[in-house]
Amino acid sequence: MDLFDSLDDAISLLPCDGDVFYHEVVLSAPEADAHLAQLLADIEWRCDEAVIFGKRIVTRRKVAWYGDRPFQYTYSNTSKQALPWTDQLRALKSLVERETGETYNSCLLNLYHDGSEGMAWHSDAEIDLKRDGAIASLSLGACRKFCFKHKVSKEVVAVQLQHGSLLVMKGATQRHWLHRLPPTKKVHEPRVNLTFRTINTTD
Ligand code: MD6
Ligand code: FE
Repeated sequence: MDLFDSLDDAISLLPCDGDVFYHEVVLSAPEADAHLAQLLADIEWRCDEAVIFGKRIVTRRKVAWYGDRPFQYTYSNTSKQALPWTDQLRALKSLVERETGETYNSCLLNLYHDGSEGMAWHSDAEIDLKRDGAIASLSLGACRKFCFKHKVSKEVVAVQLQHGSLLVMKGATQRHWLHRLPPTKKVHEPRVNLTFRTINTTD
């Protein structure tokens, strides 16, 4: 990475109250294509479950959860146990650690089959996540719009997440901003997203 790249990378997409950095190309198109095909084939994809207002919802979007240890991860009133890293996920984790200068001990993967699937407004500030820790999100497949909304001012910031790109959220972002992947009628291809994060451990 040259000086100009690192200066570009230092500009946050958010105007205040958090830091979000977008790296448009961390994998070449052929590398990204190969990773996407392998993830679609090898990951243990499962439908996601959530309990909302006491009702159990099963999503079409699929998820998977991998980590250094069989961490229990709880969100939306459901709990999952991390699977051990595959060789491919270990390689992608190293790439993301090199790009971001941070380390991660787990990864939540999402598979959106087409633009009809998205993710609602949320922030990732569960108690078992490291406070203000970086969360790095690698995108593969269809290009999708991704939005941030400030919790108080309601200001919205949007970015297009390209095939082979990396989005990093740091600092106060989760405390002050929500984010979502809006559904769209324009996209007919799948997208896979890998969010590398740090779960608190007691040692
Ligand atoms: C997605 N991403 O890109 C959903 N969360 O499909 C997230 O919810 C996300 O991209 C925390 C940090 C980065 C992310
Ligand atoms: Fe998130």
